Parts: sequence; C-alpha cells; structure tokens
Amino acid sequence: MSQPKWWQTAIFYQIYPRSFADGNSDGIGDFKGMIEKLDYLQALGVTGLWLSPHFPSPLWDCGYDISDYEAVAPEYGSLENFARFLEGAHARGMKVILDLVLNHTSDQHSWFLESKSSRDNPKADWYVWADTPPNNWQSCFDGPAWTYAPERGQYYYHYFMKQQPDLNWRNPQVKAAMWKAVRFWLDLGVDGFRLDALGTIYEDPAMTPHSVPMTLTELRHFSDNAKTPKERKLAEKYWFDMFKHQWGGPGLHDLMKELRAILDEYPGDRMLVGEDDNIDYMGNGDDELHLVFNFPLMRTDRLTPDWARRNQAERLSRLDTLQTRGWPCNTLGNHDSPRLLNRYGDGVHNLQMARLHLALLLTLRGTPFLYNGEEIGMTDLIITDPSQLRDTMATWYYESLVNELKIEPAEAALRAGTMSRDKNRTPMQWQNAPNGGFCPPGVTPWLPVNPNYAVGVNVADQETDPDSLLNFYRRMIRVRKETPALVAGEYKPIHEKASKYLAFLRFTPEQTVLVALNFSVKPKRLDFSDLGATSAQVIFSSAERTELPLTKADLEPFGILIATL
Ligand code: TEU
Ligand code: CA
Repeated sequence: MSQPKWWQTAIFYQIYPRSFADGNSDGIGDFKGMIEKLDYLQALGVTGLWLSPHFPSPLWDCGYDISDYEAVAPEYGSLENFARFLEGAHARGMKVILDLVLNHTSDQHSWFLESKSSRDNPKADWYVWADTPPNNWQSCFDGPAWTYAPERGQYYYHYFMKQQPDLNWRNPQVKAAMWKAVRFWLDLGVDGFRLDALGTIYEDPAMTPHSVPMTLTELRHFSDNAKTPKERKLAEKYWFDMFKHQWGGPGLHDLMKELRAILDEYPGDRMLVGEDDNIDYMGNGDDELHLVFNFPLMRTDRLTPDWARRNQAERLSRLDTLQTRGWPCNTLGNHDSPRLLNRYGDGVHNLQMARLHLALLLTLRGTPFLYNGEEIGMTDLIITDPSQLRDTMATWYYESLVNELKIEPAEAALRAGTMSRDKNRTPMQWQNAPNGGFCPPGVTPWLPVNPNYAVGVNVADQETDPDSLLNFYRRMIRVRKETPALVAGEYKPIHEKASKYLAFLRFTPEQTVLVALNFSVKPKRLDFSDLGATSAQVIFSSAERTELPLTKADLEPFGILIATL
C-alpha cells in the first residue's frame, strides 16, 4: 500500500459538544471545556476528532437543525474559541472534522424565514414547496413530511422534524450558499466533514407515495412490539418501504464529486466521511467520499464471530471492486445509537465484552470511530420523565402514543425514554463528584448525568486504576498505532468454521499478526499450528503471558490475543 493517508491511519473519536466538557459552569459543554480536555484526548491516543454540530441552533434536534452555517453556537463560545480548539488539536497531532448537515436547515434559518415569507422572494425556491401534500410521505421524526406554512399558504417538505425543512438541492443557489459555508471552515483549517444523512438530500422527483398501511406512530409502535423474527422482518420492510422514495434520489454522485473537488483544492488531504453505508457514494474510491461507515456491522443485538466474518467478507470484497480500492471505516456507536456496553452486552459480562468489542474494532482493517464516553464504560440512562427529554423525536413519540394510540402515560414515558437518543448523550463523567464533575454542584446540566459516575464510571477514578476500561482503551489504541499490520495490513480470516472465537491474520510484506478473540464465556484452547509457526510473540493479551505456544493457545472467556508470527 502506498504511503497511507492520515485518515486511513487515524483513530477517530466523536465529541458531542453539548455533553463533553463544560468550561464555564453553565451545565452545557463548550469549546473552553473541550480545550481543557485536549491533553486527555491526546493521552487516550486518538488522532482524529469528529465534532457533532457546534453551529447556532434552536435545538429542536440538538444542533442538527442549524440556523447559521458560518458561526459557533453562543453557548459553545466564539469563533475565536473554536480556532483555539482547532489549533490545540493540531498542535497535539489530532485532526478535526465537522458535522456538515446538507439536507436541511433549521426553520429559524434566515434562508427559510425568507423563503416561507411569500411565493416570489429571492429564496422562494430554496426549499421544497407544494400547494397541497403531493403524497403520503412521512417524516422519520414527527408524522407527515408536509407541514403547512400559513405565511405562504403552501406546504413544505421535511424528511426529519418540521423544524428541519429540506433544502431544494436542485437549485444552484442553494449549492452555492452551502459550498460557501464549506469553504469558510476549510479556510479556517478544518480537516474535513462528516456528511449528515446525505442519502436524504435528493427525493424521488416523481414524488411516488409509499405503500405502508400505517402512520409513522403506528409503525414505531409496531416496531416497539415486534418480538418474533417474522414481525421484526416485517417492521424492517415497512421502515424501508415507507421511506425508500425519500432518499437516494438521482443527483447525489454529481453533488459529491463537486464537493470532493472543493476539498481537493485544499492542502492536507481534507476528508469526507458520509453518514451512510452505501459504498457507491465513494465513487471510484477516489472521486467522491473518502469513507462511508460500516453500519451493517452494528445492525445486530449480538456481535458474534460469524456475524463479524460475514460482515467483513461482504464489506471488504465490495470495497475491493472500486477502481482505487476503497478504504473501510468501522464503528460500534455514536450519538444516535444505544451505548455499546448496553447494546452488545449480555447483561452479565458487559465490561469484558466491551473490551472484546473494542479489540475487534481496533484490529479490523479500516479507520475506527469511537464515541465519547465509551472509553470509561458509560451506559444508557433511560429518562422516564418526558419533561426531561431533549430529543424531540422522543417527546413527539410520547405525545403521539398517549394522544393517538391512547397508551397509558407511564408506559408511553418508558417507551419514549427507551427510544430517545438522550439516553446515549448524557454528559461525560469526569469525576466521582456531583454531576459527575461535568458541571459544579448546584448547576443543572442540560441532560441528567448517569448516577453511575459514583461507582467508578468516571475518568478520574479510572485514570489511576491500571486495570480500568480507560487504561485498557489506552493500551489497545497504542497497540493498534504501533503495529503496522493492524494499521494498513491485509485481512485474512482463518478457522472460519469456529463459532465461538474469531481468528484472522493482518499482514503487510514486513509483518504478520494473528488476532484471536474468544466471544464465548468458556475458556478455549486453540491450535494454530496450521499457520506453519510453532510460537509467536505476544503483543497484546488479556491474560498474563509473554510467549505463545501456537499449538496450545489458551484463551480465557472473552479473551483477546494479538501476536506477531
Ligand atoms: O441521522 C440520520 C439518520 O440516520 C436518522 O434518521 C437516524 O436514523 C435517527 O437519528 C434515529 O436513530 C442524522 C444525525 O446523526 C441525527 O442525529 C439527526 O437527528 C439526523 O441526521 C437529522 O439531522
Ligand atoms: Ca432532502
């Protein structure tokens, strides 16, 4: 492989700005706090930071409803604070990519306020307007996708919530305005962007109605109650059928080529990663997105050797078909999904499994993305008081369960709290102190802090404990960075019939590494003599060992073994 690019060797860490570090004690994360934590991030060993939106927003979608693309939300600080943060990250060898929300703006953005004011203003055609709803399309957040604007006497389209009107990307003025914002941040030295929901940018021009015999509420409730594989399969089909005309419309490849060309004008290999798993959006591998996420790896309640093997076979073979051989990108969590400790744990061995799953993520081929808080084992906090929810998707669901489906308020509150993304966005837990050390006692954080900060789930307690999850993450990240075969080596599965353990090789011309991961609660004695070597040099092991007799490689429950052959 020619000299790898920075985004191929990087280990990314997603920062959710509102919940990461509060520098001015108002209960809301900000850049001053983030600057104070740059040394912590450098010590963790991550080399790429992805910031969820830090732009001004009325917060209907916690920042993904942007009202000014060329500014910093005042509660996070100033453009000057942002520049200091970027400078501090670069000084510590960390790159920074921003969240670029192209599909929609906030309904408080000046563009939308002008567009909806009449039918003939200069921005009248910057959004998707219709005299009456042309179809039964739903939003994925809050019911019908067409909302009436009395000022204009027409309906506007929104794939997400009504406070997030979709831009009309067939209008060249929209593109010009957004590319101006892209250049604004690239000129400041930002290293690239994570493209939010890019599949939703273009809808079906024929406006084809969906064929699902349900409203969004009914479908959410049906999914909630889907228990048997048959019901879950039907729910999945309904979700696909309900929205398939609203994303993936023609035009996205040309748009991504244009955006890529802008980034390629800048020095330093500025990078684009799409919030999508469609490898088609990488173009020939070098003319559209640099990366798309391997979301299929996450789409399971249980990570098993067979699941991982099949996922890698499918993804890597597809990436290899691209003209310039696409680069993989793996993740197990983000601000939209349950925290990985809960999601992939078995309820008994969650901490051991979290270590195993991190080892999987950091030994697979491709760029890994971590989510803030996973390194200390943060878990979901189910908020059962609807008035404390900040995720509008959840508050809407609560109200529609109670009002539309007449569900008992207590049950509706539990369902809403469980589906709410607030559960995996609670403030970072820095110490065993009130509010988890996120903000001072007496200050109310914007979301409640998970009380498990008091039982070891906090940075300070784990910093000083050599056996903590935090120090495991640091060791695992260091091993990954210091092992060329793990960074850029090829991937070759071995022992492919093994159902309880996953074993594979990662290799470059200079180095071959054996990775063996025991996904079972039972110890395993493995025999790798088929590799033609009798012993191997351990570079990481979850059990105390230095030498490794390959004929009798003992792996303890959820054991991790990485060795050079
Ligand atoms: O999410 C896009 C997306 O995939 C959502 O439809 C997702 O399924 C939803 O969040 C439920 O899990 C991006 C952002 O990651 C998300 O936080 C925003 O709410 C959304 O776009 C709108 O900007
Ligand atoms: Ca759209």
